[in-house]
Amino acid sequence: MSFVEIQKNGKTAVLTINRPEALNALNSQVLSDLKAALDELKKEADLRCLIITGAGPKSFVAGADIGEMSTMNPKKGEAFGIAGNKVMSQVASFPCPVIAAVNGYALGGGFELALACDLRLASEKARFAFPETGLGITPGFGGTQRLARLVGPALASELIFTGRTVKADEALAKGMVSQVCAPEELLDKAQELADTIAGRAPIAIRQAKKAIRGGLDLTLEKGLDYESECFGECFDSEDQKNAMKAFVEKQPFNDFQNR
Ligand code: DAK
Repeated sequence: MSFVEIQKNGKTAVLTINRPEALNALNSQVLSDLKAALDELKKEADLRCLIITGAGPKSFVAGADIGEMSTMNPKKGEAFGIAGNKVMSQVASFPCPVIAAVNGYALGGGFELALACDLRLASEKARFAFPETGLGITPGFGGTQRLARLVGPALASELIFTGRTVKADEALAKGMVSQVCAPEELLDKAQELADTIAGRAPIAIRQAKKAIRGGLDLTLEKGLDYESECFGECFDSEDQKNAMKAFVEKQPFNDFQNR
């Protein structure tokens, strides 16, 4: 039995972490199922947007599995850390955009998973926190780096040093999520957003994701060069030629072929 379910909806898919009895906490098996699911989804050339969510009404992911971690020796801890980091990198570098539909608790490793996604939508019940420093550890699946890049070092430091819980409305105000909606609307809203993205030029979206992600690690000057490179590569695509030809001929166009 897998802790990860995949539902394909045309050119989009929903990946659900399905361990609600433990609030979808990430144990070694969940991480291994996530890795396998992402490896499979990556092979789908026509997938244009992926949604990640958690099963059940309470939780997106309530962090790494504390019970499992509590008995780990250094070797197991290292393997667990490597597996978790691999999953976060798979999400961050996934070829098409990934939306986190945060339906409840996004704590510790769950917050980090949401941060590895390109976009976050939250239900009014979403709660974000880094409890790690109360457990004697630091965030270790990219949280210190990704949160500081998203909201700046001051707010990231406050949240990591104190473990304070951020509710959905504050997360929206601070730019941690881009929309908040009623819990029962969350998946529909995420699907709507995924469909909008899926209807646009997939190669351009891929190049834009590469430019945004790659540029974060560069100086502005180098980032602008990288943007030019990503921009230039779009001109190799039929989609760019057909969409611009249609514009020049004053014809509507939305038939992107991913070529
Ligand atoms: N791990 C394991 N089980 C968990 C869990 C977790 N993180 N969170 C919840 N559960 C389980 C509970 O134990 C309970 O199981 P049973 O007792 O029913 O068997 C079930 O889910 C329901 O939880 P509660 O009964 O506690 O539900 P409540 O509504 O009362 O409370 C809560 C919800 C989310 C406030 C509470 O469950 C809670 O505080 N959970 C722990 C949250 C937490 O501290 N998460 C962060 C974990 S630290 C690493 C990199 C990264 C990490 C680790 C290593 N390396 C590089 C090596 C990441 C660390 C973390 O994520």
